[in-house]
Amino acid sequence: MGNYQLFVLISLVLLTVIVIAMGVIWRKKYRTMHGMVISMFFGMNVGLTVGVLFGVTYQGNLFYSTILSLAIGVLAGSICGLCFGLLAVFEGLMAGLMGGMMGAMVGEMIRTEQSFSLIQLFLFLSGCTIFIMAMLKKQKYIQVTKKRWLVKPIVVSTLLGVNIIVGNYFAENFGGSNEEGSLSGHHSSLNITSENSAEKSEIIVIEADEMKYSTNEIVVEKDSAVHLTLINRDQIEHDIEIKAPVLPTDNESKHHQRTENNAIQLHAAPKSTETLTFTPTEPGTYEFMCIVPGHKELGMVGRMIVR
Ligand SMILES: [Cu+2]
Repeated sequence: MGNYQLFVLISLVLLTVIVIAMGVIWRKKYRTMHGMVISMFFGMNVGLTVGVLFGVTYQGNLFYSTILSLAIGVLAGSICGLCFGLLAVFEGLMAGLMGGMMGAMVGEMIRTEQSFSLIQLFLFLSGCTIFIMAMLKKQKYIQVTKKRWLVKPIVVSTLLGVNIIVGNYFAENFGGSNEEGSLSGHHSSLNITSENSAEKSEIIVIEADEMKYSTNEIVVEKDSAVHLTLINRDQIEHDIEIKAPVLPTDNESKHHQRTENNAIQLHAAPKSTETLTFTPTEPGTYEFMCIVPGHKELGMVGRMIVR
């Protein structure tokens, strides 16, 4: 578990403590309906936050991430509801269940970089429960009559703002030195151009893991040798086939690795690494894919841009 996941989970635990404290202290000021709205809002947003987080962390294992986020959503929603009575518990429970399930599905489908803004949004909305509780506490909550009320939102907003900034900080430092199993692992692509040698060449590394390539777009230069490496971290075999006009430079005579005038094929057995060198001759955009049946449909497809 990386720093960012830890940050989000700790934020949610702290928030739950605050919400429960506010609920217990102001319990008498809320009517049943208010309690239902609060626990629904809280349960749903906590569910969505952890759902996206776990969905993206455990990509490829939707069942696990769904059960995990669903459980946390249900827990958060019903604990919050406990402050306001049985109806609020039901409302919070169902909202948490729905939020967790939907969040996990979204997390499963989007890329890691895209997930941060969503997680930050839902985390922010979860924090907004405090606002809702403060607003509903007053019977005339539509009008802000006293200045005292104005000071509190500023404090709360500042705290939420700090939370967002810290979250962004962790998100930015996410791709760092995370161990295997955290979500940065299979989303990196290495693209090194060595121009000091007389002959221009490029090293491209693509990782295959859990039915995904680490990158879906590679950019190479025309008439410059490309050393393409496929690192297969999966339990099953994977390929890269690119139908593009190329000049085969050095053909490592291993079986399955082929470069012809119009196609490249790189094959890697489970838990193995294979490399192949070719030189693209025509600028354009070409599709690359895994030709193991069914893999392309599951997303093992991308494009190579020759400039
Ligand atoms: Cu494959």
